[in-house]
Amino acid sequence: MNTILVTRSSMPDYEEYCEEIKDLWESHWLTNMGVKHQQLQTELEKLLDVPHVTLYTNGHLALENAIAAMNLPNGGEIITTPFTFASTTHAIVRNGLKPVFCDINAEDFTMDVTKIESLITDKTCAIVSVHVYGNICNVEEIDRIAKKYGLKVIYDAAHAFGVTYKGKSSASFGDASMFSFHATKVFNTIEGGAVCFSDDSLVQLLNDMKNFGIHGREEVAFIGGNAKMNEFQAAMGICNLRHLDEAISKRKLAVERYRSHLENVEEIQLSPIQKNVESNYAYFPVVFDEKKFGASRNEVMDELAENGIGARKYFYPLTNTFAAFHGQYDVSKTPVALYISKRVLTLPLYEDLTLDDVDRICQVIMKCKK
Ligand code: T4K
Repeated sequence: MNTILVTRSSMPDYEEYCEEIKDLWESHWLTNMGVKHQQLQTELEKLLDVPHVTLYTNGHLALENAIAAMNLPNGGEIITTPFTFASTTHAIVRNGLKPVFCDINAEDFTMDVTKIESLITDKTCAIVSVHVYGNICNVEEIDRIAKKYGLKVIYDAAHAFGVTYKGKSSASFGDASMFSFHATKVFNTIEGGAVCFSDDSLVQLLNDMKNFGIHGREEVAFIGGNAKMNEFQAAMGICNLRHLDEAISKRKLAVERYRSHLENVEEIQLSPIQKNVESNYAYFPVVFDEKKFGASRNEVMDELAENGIGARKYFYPLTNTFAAFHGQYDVSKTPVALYISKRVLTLPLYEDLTLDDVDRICQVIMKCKK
């Protein structure tokens, strides 16, 4: 019995990567925005159809920098959701800002836009919303509210690389969008990330931010950190980009197979096929309500584990319950997020997952049904 993990990094052929990094042995130029970094940046601007892409060593620092670049008032409030990876909330708090948690909607698990306005105070300065699992937020409504109240909008698009909505790239919404190119993502640079934006005035700022605030040879304009993507990461990205369409097509086949088994099982909830969205098939979350399915999420997860299948609870626990925040947030204010986080399980999904594997996973799941 082969072990199946929740995901498995997409990788180019060994020879292809070696060929791509060969010239680094000639140049000895390994980091600090070298030629690979610049090439990948240009390729991504074209692919994502966005005026500017700034590359980072990981998605989290990309998000931290994107928020910092908005020049928000210290202690300002940011409306966000707790149904996400630690990174989203941490990026807000580490910028000296206060997360105000908005609930998610029960259909696609993105921010419930009907709840945003009731959370706005005179301290609210931005919205950080998550295209969770690659599901696109209600960008029109978020845009309307942001304009009405003069708020910045930053999208955590870690899961939404290559997704389009009404033919528009997921990179094009809000004031900035962050992508993660972590090993576990649809497109990876080993570790890596990017900020995408259209405001020309942010180009220099974001470039300086990831390089200690160094502005030109002899000027350090502010106290920046170090978050540059190195040349080996960029080389991996250049290779993986060549195979992206194929990787997404294979994921699509696996998702269709999952759906063929699970779509008509009324006792469970799948993530919807969103209207006007071209998906990247990043994750396959399933909601198991014990009262309907007869087995709890944890029981299904344990049964899968017994069969060598590693499903994961993305995202449990909610970020507003983290011990790190010492009970500052009232989780009862995000009841839908709480309900979903206690019941959701993301099933294995990656480009090399075979259809036989999917059949096996679904058989184990259906055996749990009572
Ligand atoms: N915002 C959101 C909404 C995010 O989901 C994330 C990251 C971020 C921001 C921050 O972006 P980054 O700074 O990470 O670029 C993983 C990832 O580390 C993390 O990137 C991701 N979200 C999160 C949802 O999942 P873990 O702790 O669950 O990963 P781990 O090590 O358990 O790996 C999961 C599976 O992936 C393994 O069972 C096997 C496979 N795998 C893992 C690694 C590390 C590989 O095939 N290759 C690998 O190199 O966090």
